[in-house]
Amino acid sequence: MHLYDYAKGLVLEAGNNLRQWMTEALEIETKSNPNDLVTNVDKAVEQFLVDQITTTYPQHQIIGEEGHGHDVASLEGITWVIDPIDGTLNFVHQGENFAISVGVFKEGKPYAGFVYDVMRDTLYHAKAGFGAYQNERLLEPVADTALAQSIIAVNANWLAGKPISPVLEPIVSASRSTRAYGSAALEIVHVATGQLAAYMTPRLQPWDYAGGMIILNEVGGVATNFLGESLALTHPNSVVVGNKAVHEEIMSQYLQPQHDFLTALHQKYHVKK
Ligand code: 2AM
Ligand code: CA
Repeated sequence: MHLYDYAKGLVLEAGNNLRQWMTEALEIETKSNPNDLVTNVDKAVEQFLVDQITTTYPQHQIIGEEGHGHDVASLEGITWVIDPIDGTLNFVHQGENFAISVGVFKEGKPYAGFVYDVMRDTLYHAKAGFGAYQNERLLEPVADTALAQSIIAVNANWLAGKPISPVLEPIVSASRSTRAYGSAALEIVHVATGQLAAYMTPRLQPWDYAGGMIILNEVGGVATNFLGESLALTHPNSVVVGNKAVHEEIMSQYLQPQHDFLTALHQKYHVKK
């Protein structure tokens, strides 16, 4: 079977399993801090994906949030970058608004992206060079917008007393309004559908954006870090995604003037854990 069709089927199957497993008792643990949660379902979904992929494609590399491949440094061959549940807090507190996110890379270059909004049964998917889809519907190229007429996504946590807050506040003030969905993968695909004009966050891990950025690329959206660099897959990044025009406006008017400050912040936030 073609790798793209295999990956698509696998993500849908993982979502089916997830919907079943979440009806059973949830075991919740904390990771780096009391608000950083992981459940038995996050772990089981990642294990399911890893077991299936390694059985079918033993030579493929896998980087997964819940413990797989965190020491991967070279992106030779095929690399899968997996978040079994993006939006774990939403999963635990809301039972919805989370996604399975999978990016597949060939020699470090985008090959295919999948973001599965599990409870809405909506799969965003793209094979690089062949357009992006929401289920069966081909997505249109994203329209350019000006920040003043844009809804942007930013988590309010970053606007309250953080070193980055004074950089983000003027962007928020200049926008039409803000939203926060609590799943980076879903926020990125909502930029791809045009529902959001941009999404910004100072710190994400590669598995949070790997799938979404491939989908967004296919509709002409732009994804970089706050320094305007492309998003790396082997360490955390700041992330600003948007339609081309609003991304350019945010970069040139708000982020480039803070280049030295943002470079220093990167050194603090983006060292590999
Ligand atoms: P997660 O649910 O897979 O942990 C919430 O605003 C978004 O940020 C989610 O996509 C969440 O992914 C991600 N996130 C939460 N804490 C994070 C951290 N410490 N570093 C990077 N990403 C994080
Ligand atoms: Ca996760």
